[in-house]
Amino acid sequence: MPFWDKEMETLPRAELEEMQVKRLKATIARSQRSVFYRTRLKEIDESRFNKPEDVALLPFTTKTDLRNNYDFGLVTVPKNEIIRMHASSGTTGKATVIFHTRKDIETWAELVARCIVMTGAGKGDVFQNIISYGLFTGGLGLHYGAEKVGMLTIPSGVGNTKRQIQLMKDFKTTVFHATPSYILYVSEVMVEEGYDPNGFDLRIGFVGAEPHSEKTRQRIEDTFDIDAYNSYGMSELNGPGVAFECEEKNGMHLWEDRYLLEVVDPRTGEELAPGEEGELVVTTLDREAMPIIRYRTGDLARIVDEGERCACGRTHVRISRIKGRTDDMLIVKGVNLYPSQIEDVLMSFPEVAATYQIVLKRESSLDTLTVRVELNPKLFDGDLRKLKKLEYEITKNIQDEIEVRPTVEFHEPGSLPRSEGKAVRVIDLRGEL
Ligand code: DLL
Repeated sequence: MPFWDKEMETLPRAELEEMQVKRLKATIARSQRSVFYRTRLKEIDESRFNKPEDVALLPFTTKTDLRNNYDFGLVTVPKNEIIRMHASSGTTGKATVIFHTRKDIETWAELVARCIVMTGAGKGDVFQNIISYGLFTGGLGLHYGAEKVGMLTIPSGVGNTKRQIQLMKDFKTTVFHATPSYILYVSEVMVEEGYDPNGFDLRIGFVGAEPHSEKTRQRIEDTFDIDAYNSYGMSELNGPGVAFECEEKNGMHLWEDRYLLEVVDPRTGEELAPGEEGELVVTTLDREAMPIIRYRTGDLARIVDEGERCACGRTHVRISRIKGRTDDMLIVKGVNLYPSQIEDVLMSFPEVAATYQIVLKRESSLDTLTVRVELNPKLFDGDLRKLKKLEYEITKNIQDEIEVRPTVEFHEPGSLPRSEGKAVRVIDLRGEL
């Protein structure tokens, strides 16, 4: 079983927790050098922090706090100590900017190196980083970790899909990193270009940055004949490298020597019992330039098997697949649902291609939910009776899952919009009609 930093990755829980408390205290002290936390944490007495759960004595930090303190309001070092800036991918409002010192970049690369090696990838692999470089953290985040472990790293970025395929073929790429939606699009272009997606040298894929279901993972694995590993992170917490699956593929290990995790009820902010699904709240434990305390990630997940050691030997906690974001939740006809539930049903039908859209409208004050899907040309022969049956089954299975009856629309293969970055799945027109 390969490890990048075996001692730290398998540190006994008691030692890990002791380290967390020490680092939490240091983080509180350091954060008070920033304009924002100096007032926010004014009368905090560090001696009250004796166990990791004591972090709950501190107030939350939200995205709004980061926006209101744009640009350097959370920074704790002189400007000339900062060597990198990234920004979150939010499309509305002011960007959220994150700064790093040289040590922060080094720590981040170390965490990503752990993730990579944990999947069985490493030196000797040819790594194609098919994800956006730039302010988005996916590109440079994986890049630095990949170089650290010694992979031949191809910074191919997103787009120019035919060239991506050419690079994969010519340089015998063995490992890729991409969003699940884009890599499935790459497989479609491969087929169009006359290639068999599982005829390449690929063996491992890192997929993340957007919600995707277990079925979508399986589809990626089957399409390319690889092992695909889920990767979770966000710019505010560096980017990728926060939590990643090991070869067990049973939850993502979150690196607890660097991040302190809580799972809270998104409405009340109260701590939930272990194993309950809620919002992830994370405190950075040794970031220099920009420590963040109790950050409300907005992401919904639960802790998997708390206290039980993973078969891989790592002691760091595992989180489940991300179900969605608190702000992703759709309320349709009064029912709460997440796009990932619909995706799960769709991907269980091999006749359905990977790109889909959920369209919400309001007709005579009633919500309607339409699911637009493309058929997989390889598996569908145009028989109308089969099409009717498929429509009936998809409709029924979605209704069973979400308790709302959808209208299922079939679209020509390749006709729904593709995205190179994070896929846009939901079109909510209810405010407009
Ligand atoms: O998406 C960082 C990243 C890059 C992670 C590459 C993994 C791979 P942001 O652009 O700040 O950062 O978006 C963060 O994306 O709060 C989640 O809602 C969502 N997200 C990230 N990874 C996953 C995942 C990067 N594996 C936001 N599953 C997060 C589901 C994910 N959602």
